[in-house]
Amino acid sequence: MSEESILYAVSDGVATITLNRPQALNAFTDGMIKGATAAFKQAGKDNEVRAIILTGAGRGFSSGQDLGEVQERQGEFSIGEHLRKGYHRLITGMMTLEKPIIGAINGIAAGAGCGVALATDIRIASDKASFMLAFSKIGLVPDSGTNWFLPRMVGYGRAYEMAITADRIPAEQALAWGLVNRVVPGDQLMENAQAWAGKLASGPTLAFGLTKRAMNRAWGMSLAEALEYESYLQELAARSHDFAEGVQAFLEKRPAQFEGK
Ligand code: T3D
Repeated sequence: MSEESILYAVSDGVATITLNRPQALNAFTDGMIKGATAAFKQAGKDNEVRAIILTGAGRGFSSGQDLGEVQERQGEFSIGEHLRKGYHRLITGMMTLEKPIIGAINGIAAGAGCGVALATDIRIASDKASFMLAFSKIGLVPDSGTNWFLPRMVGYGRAYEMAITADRIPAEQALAWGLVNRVVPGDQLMENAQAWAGKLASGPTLAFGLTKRAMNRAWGMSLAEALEYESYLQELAARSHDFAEGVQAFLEKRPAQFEGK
């Protein structure tokens, strides 16, 4: 990527996107939001990429919007437009990318950094990680999708408590609340994330992607609509190489060789 505050590397079917401003706990500048959005777009287009890891360099995942940049804003600056043109594109891009995204949450995920962490599909956290809705500390309301993600993940009471206290939720509590899937020692985080991503990258990528679409759309559907949508998606999955291979491999009692198509 041209923006060095975002690192992008592909190896063995896995794209690793690293937020890279460790001196500010990976606070998002405008360039960084654009860089991250572009990195996810590239991972979506590249057929070689079948799973993605998002992590942060240094001791933070992301501390959210860069407050130094906020203070430099001049004239009639619209935060609403900034959100629409920045974080909304990033988060929508992540949610509509039909490949699994693993959040390797290495440290604190605060403010918009928490929203971006929650927009990953599955999260593995370092035992040093934490989640924090920092917004109320600076007199803002939660944004970056946190109002959508959090009540669904942890229930309204806990989500609202996180919003109005801005307390840090440590990794073990995040695990108990369902904010993360696994917690591992900090020095084993990337090894574990890479092993998990590698396994996903040899799976039926098309089916994984359609599953992501099905589950995210089902939130806004009645049961009847969700059932109908599932049957539509199953028609697509059933036309894939991987479905034919999966059935054949089962009948031949051998591991399936999925190609992701
Ligand atoms: O404006 C819009 O576009 C609307 C969008 C808003 C979205 C948002 O994200 S609003 C929320 C913004 N984020 C915050 O309010 C969090 C601010 N940071 C903190 O509260 C704390 O840094 C943390 C709780 C995250 C971590 O605390 P700690 O003690 O572990 O670290 P620290 O010492 O505070 O920070 C380390 C360095 O990172 C420090 O720099 P220094 O003193 O070593 O030069 C600190 O200033 C810098 N840093 C941390 N967060 C930010 C930051 N610099 C700029 N922006 C930050 N968000």
